[in-house]
Amino acid sequence: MRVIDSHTAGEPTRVVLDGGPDLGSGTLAERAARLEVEHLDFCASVVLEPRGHDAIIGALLVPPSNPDCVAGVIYFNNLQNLGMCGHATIGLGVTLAHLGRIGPGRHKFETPVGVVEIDLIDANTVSVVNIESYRLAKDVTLEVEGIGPVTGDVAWGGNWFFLVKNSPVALTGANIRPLTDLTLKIRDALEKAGVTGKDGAWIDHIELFGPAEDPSAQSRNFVLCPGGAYDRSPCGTGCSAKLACLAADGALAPGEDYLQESVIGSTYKISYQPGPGGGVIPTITGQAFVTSDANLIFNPADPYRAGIRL
Ligand code: PYC
Repeated sequence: MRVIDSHTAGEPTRVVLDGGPDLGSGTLAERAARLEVEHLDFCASVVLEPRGHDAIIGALLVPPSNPDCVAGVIYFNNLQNLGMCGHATIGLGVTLAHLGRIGPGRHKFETPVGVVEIDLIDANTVSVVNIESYRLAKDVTLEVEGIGPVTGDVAWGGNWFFLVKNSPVALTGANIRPLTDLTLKIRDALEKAGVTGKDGAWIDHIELFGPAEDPSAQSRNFVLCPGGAYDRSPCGTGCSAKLACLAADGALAPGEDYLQESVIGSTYKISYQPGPGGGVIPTITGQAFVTSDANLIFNPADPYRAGIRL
């Protein structure tokens, strides 16, 4: 199975070029559901140890059902599928350019939550125009165990997010463990309080904000991903959810640039245009770099060929 690894602003992506499971026909959302339910071993074998680690996002290329799209793509992590993934879409654009499959300019990808468009600006720089993003609830206050009340917004950016404006823990590399513990507690508190995304969807990403270290950035974030890893990048879908909140609060004008810094100090330039459904159409610009071009080997005698799942 040939894979290309890259990182976007520090966050890893593994694009699976061939050798993935047969997902049959149907919409991309139907094929993604089949991947998640029927091919857990495949996903785990690609992203988990001993071949991967908990931060890697897999990107399985599949034929698009929309003829306008260069490719269909299903993103998955160490736990489940993702609806969309901003950093992995930047990584996918750079990977396809590295392979000579796309050139500079605009290209569309079909994801389970809709069509996204990229602009390949140069070999390493990509802008992603994401699906329409929106805020579902403002100022939801939760009682978080050992912390007290925490207030945040619920928003959709291709995944569901709970966004907390002022992190009670400083957003530094030295605090990754306490930040992870805090965000896991917030996620538990959301579940206990029955706070969900639309149609009862699990809010699986938690995003904390604080002051940026880079003087040209407006904000720094820490993002907890569904499987418990933190996002090394500023999180493309998290930035989309944030843009929806900034727009709803009248805190950022359409087309105005905003620099979002991650907990490791990497940045995305982000902006939005008003969306047809009352939300926002986010644009996320960042850089990715290819780190390896490899063949994964699945030896039937290897007891951990399908990944280590504890
Ligand atoms: O960039 O959207 C993103 C993302 C989601 C989870 C990890 N990265």
